[in-house]
Amino acid sequence: MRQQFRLVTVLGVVVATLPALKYAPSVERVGSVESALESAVSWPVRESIVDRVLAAAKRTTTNTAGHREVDLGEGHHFVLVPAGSFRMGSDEGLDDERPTRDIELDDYWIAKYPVTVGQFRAFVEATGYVTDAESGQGSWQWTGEVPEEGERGDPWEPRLDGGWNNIYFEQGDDHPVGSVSWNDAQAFCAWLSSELGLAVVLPTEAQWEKAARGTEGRRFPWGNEAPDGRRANYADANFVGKYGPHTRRPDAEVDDGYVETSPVGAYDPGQSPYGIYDMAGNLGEWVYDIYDRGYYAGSPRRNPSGPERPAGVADADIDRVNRGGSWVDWAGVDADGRVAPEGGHSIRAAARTGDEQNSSDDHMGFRIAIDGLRIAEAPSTASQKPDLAGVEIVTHAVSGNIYMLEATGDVAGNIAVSVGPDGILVVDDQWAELTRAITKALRALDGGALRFIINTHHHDDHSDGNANLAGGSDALVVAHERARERLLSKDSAHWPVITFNEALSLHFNGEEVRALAIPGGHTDNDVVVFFTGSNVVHLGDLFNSGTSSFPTADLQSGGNALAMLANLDALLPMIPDDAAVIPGHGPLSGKAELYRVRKMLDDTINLVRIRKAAGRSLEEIIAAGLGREYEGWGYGYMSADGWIEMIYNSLDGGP
Ligand SMILES: [Ca+2]
Ligand SMILES: [Ca+2]
Ligand SMILES: [Zn+2]
Repeated sequence: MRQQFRLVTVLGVVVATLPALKYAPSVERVGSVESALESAVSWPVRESIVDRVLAAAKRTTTNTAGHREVDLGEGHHFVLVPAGSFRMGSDEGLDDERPTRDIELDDYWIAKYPVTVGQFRAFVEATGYVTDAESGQGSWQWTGEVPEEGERGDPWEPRLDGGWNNIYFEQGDDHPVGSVSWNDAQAFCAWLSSELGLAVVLPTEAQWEKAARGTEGRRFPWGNEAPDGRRANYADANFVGKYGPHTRRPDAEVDDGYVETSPVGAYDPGQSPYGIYDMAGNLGEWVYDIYDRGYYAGSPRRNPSGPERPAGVADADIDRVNRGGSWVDWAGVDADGRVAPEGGHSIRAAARTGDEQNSSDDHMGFRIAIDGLRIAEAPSTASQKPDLAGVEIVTHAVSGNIYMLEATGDVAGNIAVSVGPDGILVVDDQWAELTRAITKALRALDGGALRFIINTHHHDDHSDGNANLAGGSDALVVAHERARERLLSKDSAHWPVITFNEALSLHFNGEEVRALAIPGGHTDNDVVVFFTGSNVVHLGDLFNSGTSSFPTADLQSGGNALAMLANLDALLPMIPDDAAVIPGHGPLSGKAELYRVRKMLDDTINLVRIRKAAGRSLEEIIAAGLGREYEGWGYGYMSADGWIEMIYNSLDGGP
């Protein structure tokens, strides 16, 4: 499948930052290992994220806390948190705050205030973005109704019409935006990145905590003393007045001036050591990391960014970390000044909670950061469908009774067809919209009934036709067991009914049709199909032909560029020299081209590996490119920039 659409958005951000880089002859050495490709490129001089943000600033100041601050326009103020270590976690808090450990962070900029209603509105007006809450899920809303004695649960209820612009209490444009999901926050980051020409991201949990409590292990942004009415907006007397006392232990003696949210920046004495506002209370804040109670025990010590996202898990099942507590939360400190960890959900700077990343709550907002380590990620969306109007199916004779069906315009994966006395077998079936054209092409081959459909993997441009084709015949769908798992999110008519995880042979039309599971390169359910008698092999998306395109390692679906190379190496000896090779995309091909692709994988992976090992950032590696030999590639399915990013990310999770 094409990941290109998503990557273009992502990389648009990177490209936009490139004019700030200056080019120079290659004077820096990349360690002792030298690649032949190395001489073809020159390195941009490294410019730090500190300089890049300063260069983009409309105004630069030193703030009242003595730290560098920039104004990037439209109310987006960022404070520089200088590189260095801090103590993360707390021994007096809940279990998930332990063990405490020293964490080393590079320089980063973090927003002085949470993103406001006005700033979020500008995003929605510019893009037409529809939030998760508005897409039908609604938002969780505080009711204040305490559960009956002996009952469990918090007094929240989902409101289907709840959302960032309907949060059931008064909010001005200068209040923090709430009822937004983590996905919505990511979408905002992607948009603002393109506006600013800088990669805007959610802070990591470690970045958030250092910005909130500094390097002295403070309980709260201002120090260790309990909050009072001047330091934070939390569950105070105003809150009790409207919602009554409840399970979250409000401070009925304190008056912070607000029942629900306050404008951002309203509590001067509540600033963090870096001069950052609203880190305790007002709205809780999404941060980048996946929430894992035990993460601190094994996290990296340098620039941790949370656990890896597990493959094949829906957004609804991924919890992301929430920080800082909100207007419904309590101080977390008892009257005697001791931390009382029970109950969680406090405004202490080390307190952690998690929530599903697609959920929205009236007490949850976010702030943003710029760190030079990560590039903005557009939120995961349903697979992008190309324009299929006017697409035709072209039939190519391959060998004997094997044919290849190709969609014009490069919009779908190639289909292999076996036609003979037993009927028809196809490998892959493209988009559902193309079923009619595919059926017509099959009928023209005059081969009787469709009996089997083998999926090379789960991507829509290879398997979306399952329901139509199998539904209109007695054909059975055969696929890797992980492909079935991934297709369970679609209507049951799409589901493979015969699954395997090693190999499976169908004896059909006088030959053995052997499907071999070789997962981990393109996706975690890759299958290649050998027509052993006809001397034809369908390689699925392990291979795009035509040297016009780099391949796709779909990391979110368990793919990996390094595994792709390893899998190709495993396959090459199994493919006869004179075999016809049907690629996932591109013209009918052969083994010679497969060797060229194999060399490309090896060269480009090595190049990115060396540069990454030498400490180059992804942006720098993209800027340097892949050298002259591969200049002609990357105008097809996958751009060079996208492929570099996939290798870069694969290096962390490779075999
Ligand atoms: Ca309050
Ligand atoms: Ca906050
Ligand atoms: Zn694919």
